[in-house]
Amino acid sequence: MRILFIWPAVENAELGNFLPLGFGYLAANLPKGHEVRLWDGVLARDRGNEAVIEEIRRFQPELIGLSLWHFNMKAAREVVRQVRQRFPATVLAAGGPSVSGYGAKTFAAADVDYAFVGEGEKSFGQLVELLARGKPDSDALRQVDGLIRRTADGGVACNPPRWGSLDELSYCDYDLVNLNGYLANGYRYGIHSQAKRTAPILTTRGCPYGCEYCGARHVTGRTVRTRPVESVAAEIKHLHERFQIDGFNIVDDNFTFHLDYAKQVCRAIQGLGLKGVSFCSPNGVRAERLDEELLHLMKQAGWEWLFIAPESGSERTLANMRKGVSLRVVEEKVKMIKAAGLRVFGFFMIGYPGETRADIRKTIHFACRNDFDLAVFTCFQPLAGTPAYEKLLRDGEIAGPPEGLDYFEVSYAPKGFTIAQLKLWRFWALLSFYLSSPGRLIRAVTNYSPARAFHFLRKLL
Ligand code: B12
Repeated sequence: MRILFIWPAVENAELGNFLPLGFGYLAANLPKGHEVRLWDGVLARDRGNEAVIEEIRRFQPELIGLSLWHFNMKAAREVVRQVRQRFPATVLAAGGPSVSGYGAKTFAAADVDYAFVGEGEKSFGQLVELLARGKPDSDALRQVDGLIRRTADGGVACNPPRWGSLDELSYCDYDLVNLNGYLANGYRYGIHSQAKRTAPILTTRGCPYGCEYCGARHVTGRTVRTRPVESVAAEIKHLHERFQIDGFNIVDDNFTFHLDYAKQVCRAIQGLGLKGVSFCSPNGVRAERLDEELLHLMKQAGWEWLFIAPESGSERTLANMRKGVSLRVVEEKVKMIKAAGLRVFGFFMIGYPGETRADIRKTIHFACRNDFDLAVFTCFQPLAGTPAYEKLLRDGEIAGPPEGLDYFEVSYAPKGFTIAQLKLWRFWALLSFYLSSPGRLIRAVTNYSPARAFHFLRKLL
């Protein structure tokens, strides 16, 4: 089959730190014999969808696949509308974090033929094989894990997703996602003091924690599964040799969940003997899933920074979030990380439902008084499908999920705050943190490129 993946163009989309990895994984794991292309509207800086329509005319795909995230929902809906109008015979499928969050409600958000909850490598391949043989019947479709489809009686059928072993998973097809194109256009993620060319890798999938603001468990399930260490090492070698990558970002939800596994990965990295490379885990790791041995191994393997996400300095807010983290443990681990010779970055969130000014003050105080080298304060966003979102919807506090937002936009303020006030609190938090020590301020200035700093400041107020 001819399959076209479409990554829709998004207004003000950042090329800076994001790659459409999902398509690279889907393509790498498809059964042989299908022709796959990716139309990347973000990389093409395509604004009007004319170029993607032209690509569809040229390539004549039988199947189009879209990846839906809340930040690209509006743009994706517009692509779907235009495809439906001009190419009515083309089958449309969607997957991605927003589909995993919306579940059965996906069709109300995007008018596609098929949608996929959870990981798509195996199930998308199954659908492709079925479509290649003609119009699939419902018995066959019932066998496809995580598939959502319309039924003859006008209803919606959802197959439960399955989160299988990662042993046979091929890693991302970085050629398909045009890693070189991204690098040439300023892609750079994580904090690396020397590295010039960075790339994301995944070593584990899954998250067992119950944080009520997060949608990750719908995408990758609750069990942390690990990739074979040899496969991770082969991917690192491939990225280094083929794309001259010298900064590697492990973008797992829980890289250090299985401490022994993380240690094995660090030893395997050292075993590769690559010169001048660094590693980072910029999505953060759980503070309590760290020990001294692991920190030393990370340092030896090329980590310079450790990112952790206490999220709040208020025990009350942490309990509301069901974060399951103790501030005392965070304090200890910050010291342990520093003692291992690594710098610490803290992620904090303000404006969680139920928060008061006193809670926000506690968060600012916690960030300032512990030895974080850098920190960022973002505002809570109610992501579709998360328990926090469902509660707000039930209570009538929100009408639907935010769409088209990136990190810095604010769509929700807890009772007692306006959005403008919450933004001021965020500004105050950043100011308090960065003015609390000259080292923090200098590090902030030296770590961010002027373009990134400008983007950040522009969005701040
Ligand atoms: C790493 C990561 C990032 C990295 C980027 C990684 C990258 N791809 O370059 C960074 C930190 C930059 C990032 C940014 C953001 N992220 Co993020 N991120 C993640 C994380 C941890 C993994 C994502 C990833 O790359 N996975 C690897 C690839 C292979 O998986 P995937 O893209 O999901 O694709 C798989 C399936 O979804 C499915 N699939 C996807 N597309 C399609 C299409 C078809 C046709 C099919 C069949 C299947 C399919 O199959 C794929 C293979 O299994 C997830 C949590 C999680 N466990 O999913 C959060 C997560 C996806 N992020 C999330 C969010 C909210 C964001 C931000 C919007 C943050 C914000 N609030 O502003 C930004 C968006 C950036 C922007 N452009 O503005 C939410 C998504 C919620 C939503 N409904 O959109 C998640 C779920 C975390 C959470 N807080 O709940 N993120």
